[in-house]
Amino acid sequence: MGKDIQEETLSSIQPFVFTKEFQEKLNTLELEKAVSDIKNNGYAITHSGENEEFNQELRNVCIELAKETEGVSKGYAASILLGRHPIFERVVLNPRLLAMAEVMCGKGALLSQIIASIRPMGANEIGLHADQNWFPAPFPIHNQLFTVCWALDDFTKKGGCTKVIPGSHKKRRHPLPDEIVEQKGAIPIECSSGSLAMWDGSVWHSNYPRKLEGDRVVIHITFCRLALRPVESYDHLDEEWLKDKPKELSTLLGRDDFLGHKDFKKGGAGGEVEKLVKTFTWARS
Ligand SMILES: O=C(O)CCC(=O)C(=O)O
Ligand SMILES: [Fe+2]
Repeated sequence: MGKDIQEETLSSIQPFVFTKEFQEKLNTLELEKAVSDIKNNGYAITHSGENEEFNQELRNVCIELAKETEGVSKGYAASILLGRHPIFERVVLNPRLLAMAEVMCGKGALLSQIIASIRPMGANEIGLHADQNWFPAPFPIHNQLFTVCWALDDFTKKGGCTKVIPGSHKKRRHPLPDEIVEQKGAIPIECSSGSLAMWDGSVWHSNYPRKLEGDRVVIHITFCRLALRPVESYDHLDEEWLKDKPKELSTLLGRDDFLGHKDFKKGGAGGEVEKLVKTFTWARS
């Protein structure tokens, strides 16, 4: 029995086991340290390889697009970025980013989110969490979500960079309320503009309040495993079709939760906090 289970498990490629070709690719991209850091500590830093001019343009585009957001996130968030400006194709096709997405979410990983955040002086901390917020614990050993923050300003503690609890991904669960307050072992992820700060979907992280003048601009790029989709697409069944039908039908089609949202004017989660909380609650039930 034990042997059968082992064989079955081995028919899936286990985390951080790579083919010779893929390992060579990681070596060529100088990602060996990033891979070992994310495996051992749950987070890693590398450089995008893009120059300062590109980063500056990217930063300006994010600031411009955030003006198109409506409501509470106007000027602070720009969501659903791919397709809104050609520069984001170069972002999501960045070779280091794509190779790390394969390491963390397997071949055929999907782009789940690409959203810019703009944090002014005085911006508060977001709160400790694992990005696999819409997964029940214990988290599987295969990582499900992978987030990369493309820093467009230097990441410093005073500047409100991300904070992380190294090794917390090994707990494979969400932080409890007292752990969220205590944040034991949290450290800043400090790096220069143009860096890619990235983490495992299980690692506990937050950010520091911003105490510097000016804005911290970051693009948050999240990938997920390809399996996180229904087999059939019902996108063609629109609001008109759902009109006057039982509520359960729209829930079955995923229209009552936050995932798969289409309206960039809402600026991501900030514009729909209630729906987001419901999504996390349902997903963990
Ligand atoms: O803003 C940050 O520094 C981190 C935000 C965050 O939690 C994320 O991108 O997953
Ligand atoms: Fe996060």
